[in-house]
Amino acid sequence: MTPVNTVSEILWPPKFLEAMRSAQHWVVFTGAGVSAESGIPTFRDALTGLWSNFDPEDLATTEAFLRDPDLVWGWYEWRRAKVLEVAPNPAHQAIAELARHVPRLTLITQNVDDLHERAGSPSVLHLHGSLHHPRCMRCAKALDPPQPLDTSQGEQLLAPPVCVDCGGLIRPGVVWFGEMLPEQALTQAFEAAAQCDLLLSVGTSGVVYPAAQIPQLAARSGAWVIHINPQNLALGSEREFQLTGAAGAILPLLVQQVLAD
Ligand code: BV8
Ligand code: ZN
Repeated sequence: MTPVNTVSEILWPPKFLEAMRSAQHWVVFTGAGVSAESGIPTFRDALTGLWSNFDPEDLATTEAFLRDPDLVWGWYEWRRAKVLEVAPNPAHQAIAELARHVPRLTLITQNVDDLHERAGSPSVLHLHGSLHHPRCMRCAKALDPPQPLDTSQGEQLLAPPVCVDCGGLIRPGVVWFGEMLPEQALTQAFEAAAQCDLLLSVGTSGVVYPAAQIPQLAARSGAWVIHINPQNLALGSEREFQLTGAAGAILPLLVQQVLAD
């Protein structure tokens, strides 16, 4: 991991500092990296235990669920239980703090955890759904999430519940590969990206579409774009800037800079 600079060492190009301090509409766009310091593996970290010889992209599909419901439902319930065991980290908290001070902030996440909400972010656009809102595959009836797994008992296969109304299988409330994203959330996200003055892209590898278009759309629309990621990302334009390091270390420093009078 690239050593993170301290606030005095982040050499802010003056034009980005000015852009942050004058931005009227911020978009914060997050991926799995923003939850990494809470202890949640990123989406492309290697899977463990029962799922270790699967590629997440193969498991996160309707086909995989129908082929082996107990394996896939067990994976999602394991992940949900893990999320419930951890807490938001300083990155989530800094984003919630920023929203309390800047004129307008639209938070868009690809994540399916509820850590932004638990850090106090008032409204979160979930482009890929949520672990916390299972529903019936057949009639779409929402189900209150069952009692979470006790992860100390180790990973396990788990049969998905059955819908009390129609007998359909209950599925995770996430967007699987090959599925359409929630239309309203996606429309709002694209509108915000097209209108914002500055977009912070935090902890995403930028490989999943259409979500990956969000920072590209913002940059094309003339917004400043700041990437926060230990991984060096290819920057597309001179209005893009990369802060290399962990979100939980960098974001509190960024907020300090923005709020410094
Ligand atoms: C769609 C929910 C229209 C599930 C997810 C062929 C057929 C069908 C579709 C396609 C196809 N080919 C391509 C597509 C489109 C496909 C796609 O983009 N595939 C990719 C892999 C090429 N997209 C779709 O299918 C979408 N639907 O297109 O519908 C359609 C319909 C039919 C036919 C055609 C088109 C649906 C996409 C949604 C999939 N669901 N999640 C679940 O979670 O199980 S996506 C999944 O990836 C997660 O949600 C995750 O959030 C998301 C993005 O990944 P990242 O968040 O970026 O996470 P990642 O691990 O990759 O990276 C983490 C980053 O954090 C790294 O850069 C790392 O360096 C950094 N990091 C690590 N630690 C830190 C850190 N950063 C900061 N601080 C740290 N401490
Ligand atoms: Zn049903």
